[in-house]
Amino acid sequence: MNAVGPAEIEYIKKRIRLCDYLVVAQLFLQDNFLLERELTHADIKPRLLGHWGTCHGINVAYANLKEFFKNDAGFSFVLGPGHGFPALQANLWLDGELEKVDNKALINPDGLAYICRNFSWPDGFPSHASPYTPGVITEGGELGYAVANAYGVALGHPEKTLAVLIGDGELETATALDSLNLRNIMASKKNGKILPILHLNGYKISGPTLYGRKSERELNELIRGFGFTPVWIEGDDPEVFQEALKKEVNSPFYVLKTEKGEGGPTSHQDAHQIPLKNPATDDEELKILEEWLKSYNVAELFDREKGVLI
Ligand SMILES: Cc1ncc(C[n+]2csc(CCOP(=O)(O)OP(=O)(O)O)c2C)c(N)n1
Ligand SMILES: [Mg+2]
Repeated sequence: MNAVGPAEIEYIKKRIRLCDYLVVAQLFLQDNFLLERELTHADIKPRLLGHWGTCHGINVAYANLKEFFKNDAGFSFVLGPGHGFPALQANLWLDGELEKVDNKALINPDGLAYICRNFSWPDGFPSHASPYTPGVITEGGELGYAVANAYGVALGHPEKTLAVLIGDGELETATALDSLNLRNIMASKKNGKILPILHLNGYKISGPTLYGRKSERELNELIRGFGFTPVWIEGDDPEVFQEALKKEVNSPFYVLKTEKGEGGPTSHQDAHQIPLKNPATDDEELKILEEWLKSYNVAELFDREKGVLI
């Protein structure tokens, strides 16, 4: 555990902003990656394929957990839905993990351009997490295995603490839901600790999730039924997240409630994949994209000469 004060809270907020910016840049841009001139149609990738909706929540969870557990060498983060890949890639790039396996992914403007241009690109990076990604052992396609994998890692490893981000759609799979029962066979001191975090963004692709439709009381009863204590984290304020992590409760099960596509231009059900269809040709969409990118004020977070400013 770790003392998180106002400076750390500011850092977490900026880190989330930078990673959100990098997600949008990866999805859309083939040039002008730091928005150093007016955005033009030629800056936009001709074919857009990837996922935006879940990414802000992933960046929120990643930044908060990384800060809170920064002195715990036994801590790992397990990500369920693999389609939030641009968020994972942004964080791995920022931490220098990507550079360790790919010497073009430098933490400088060239490296930033490289990860953005090559996201979801022929002969570049895929659109989903894949074994090429540092720390990823399975293809990102099939939902449901994150919790079981985390318990497997914790088995016989008391030094491990694993936080698992579970999509609310993912929790509708039999595998994910039944994996919560593994808590019952993990009581031994020889095993590590699991911190499940349900990412309650209310949607799976563009449809409502069953868990998003339950009342808070119903969801709490379900969580308690599996032997966990529900701890709610509403919204993306790091102060709230850090307070929740500090709570001394047995077997916490966090519910991270965020808006799907938060910070983007469209409503929840349209936010899952690419929320703007034709910014490469449509003037109005190009303007919306430029405003969206500008909203993160990347110049305050990354500088061509000085690199990462946070
Ligand atoms: C077993 C399985 N069933 C269906 C799919 C198709 N699928 C891909 S993403 C997705 C929605 C995931 O929703 P959620 O877990 O809520 O993710 P998020 O809201 O974070 O995007 C679905 C159903 C899949 N990948 N695997
Ligand atoms: Mg969801």
